[in-house]
Amino acid sequence: MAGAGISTPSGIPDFRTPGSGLYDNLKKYNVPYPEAVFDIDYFAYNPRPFFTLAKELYPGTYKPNVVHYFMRLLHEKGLLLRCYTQNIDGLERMAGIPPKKLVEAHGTFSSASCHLCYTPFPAREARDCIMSGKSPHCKVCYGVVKPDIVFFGEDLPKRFAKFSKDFPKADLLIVMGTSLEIEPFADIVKSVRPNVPRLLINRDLVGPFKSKPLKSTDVVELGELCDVVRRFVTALNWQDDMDELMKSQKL
Ligand code: CNA
Repeated sequence: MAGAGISTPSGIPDFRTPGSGLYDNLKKYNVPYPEAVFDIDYFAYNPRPFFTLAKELYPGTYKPNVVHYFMRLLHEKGLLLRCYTQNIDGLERMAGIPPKKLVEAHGTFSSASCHLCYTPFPAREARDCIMSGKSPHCKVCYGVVKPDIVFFGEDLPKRFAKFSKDFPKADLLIVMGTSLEIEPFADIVKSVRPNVPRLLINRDLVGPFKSKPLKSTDVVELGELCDVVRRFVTALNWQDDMDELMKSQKL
């Protein structure tokens, strides 16, 4: 399970890190409250704040980092059952994790649709429009089109339901770079079998990892994700594989 913290080393701010997080830097979006940027009712009233943010987040500007490539290595080694991510930056795809191994629980910029009648709209056209400071409009009802990013108040993609089959199969759950604040994503952390180890790699304690005492099968590695992941890669003796993978991606 991954969140915005896996992409901060790529230069994309998360939501809640004090100082650098989006919630502390919302002046330029001109919104009355932070969540308004991703609120579907606010979007219907004024889509500009989201489009301003979307211009920054559209895949292409940022590159995956060692944490994304660690997940790719897990896949290459046949160890990745699925990556459930809340991120909308597309860096998991860019790191080469195949779409069938991914659940982009909060949606993706790779498709777009009308926020009113849900008619699909060409993603490329939506991107060009938003990048040039215009709002894309539905060809059926003239509603404003948005990339298929899940807003507060919207359903998660159907694919998210896969968790109910995946999680009971897992032998290990790794949770990285998330505050586990947003439901229903946060809740699926409970869906592994009771004795399956859960590993949190994060700057701070979150969700069930805050419990005192910690559940005996839960493990916490607090720190900078890139540092912790690099240590893991060394401990696993995967250094050469990681170097080769990152070199092949011309990083
Ligand atoms: P969040 O609530 O901002 O939490 C991020 C967590 O990661 C916090 O606990 C941080 O302490 C931790 N963290 C940040 N950077 C690091 C680091 N370098 N090393 C270790 N820990 C770190 O973000 P969540 O993902 O939990 O919240 C869910 C929202 C954020 C989703 O709806 C996303 O769509 C949304 N979001 C996504 C992106 C993106 O796609 N990159 C960026 C900003 C927000």
